[in-house]
Amino acid sequence: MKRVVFVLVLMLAVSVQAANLINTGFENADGWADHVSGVWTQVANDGTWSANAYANTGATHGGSRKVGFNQTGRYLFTPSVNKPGVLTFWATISSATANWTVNVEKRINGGSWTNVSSLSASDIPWNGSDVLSYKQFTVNINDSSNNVEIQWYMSARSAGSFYIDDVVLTDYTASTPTPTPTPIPPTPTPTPTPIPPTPTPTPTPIPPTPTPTPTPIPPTPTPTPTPIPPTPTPTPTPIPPTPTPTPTPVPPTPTPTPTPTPTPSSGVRDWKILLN
Ligand SMILES: [Ca+2]
Repeated sequence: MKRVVFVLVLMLAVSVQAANLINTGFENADGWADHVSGVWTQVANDGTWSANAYANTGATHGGSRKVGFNQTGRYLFTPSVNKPGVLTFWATISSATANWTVNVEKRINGGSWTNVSSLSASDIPWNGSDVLSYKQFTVNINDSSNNVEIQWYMSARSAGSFYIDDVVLTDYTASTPTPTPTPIPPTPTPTPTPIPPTPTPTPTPIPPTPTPTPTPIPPTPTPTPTPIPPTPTPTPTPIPPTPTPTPTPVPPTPTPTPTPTPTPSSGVRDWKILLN
């Protein structure tokens, strides 16, 4: 029974170890030695490393050794590995005023380097010393390709140094596959109830002062001319013919009868004769 347990523990240990493609602290125990500067290779326990940097003692995160860059264009890249997973490493700045950028790049089959991530001196708080300022960085490589190399490349620098220590690179296929997280549907941002724009009060249209429709002046009726009744031609009063005055017959002047010499008589008888 003890033997079975021992074998199981041994198998587990081997499988855990096999999960890391690279695991080094640049220590002598890892197969490392000093490199003052310049371009060099280091055949270590993980394989063959390449660099234009320095590998020395002091200012480490662990053990007694680390690798450092202090010029633009300096680099360090890993041995070629198959299907790299997650890369973790520790880095620090050599002084509070360090100012640089280091890219993490990869290439396949010795092709062109492609940038995966970048870090700068400002990403590392100064904690009073380079040793105290070490900070761990994690970069997901997760490439199922074979013959992959990973490089740290100082793309810019104006002050200070970049120190790196304790590098681990997992095996992408051997690592417990991270279950693809069920994508959490994004909480829909509640569409803000659109605040209806305060309606500009439509100005009460001032009704145009109606042009008073001019009271139609009834046309002064042309007074129908009172027909002037024709002045009747007065029928001429027939002038009665002036009667020819019948000439008043001139009574013949009576021949005066000679006045008889009154015979004295009674009087009355006389007048009677006269009237006849
Ligand atoms: Ca170390």
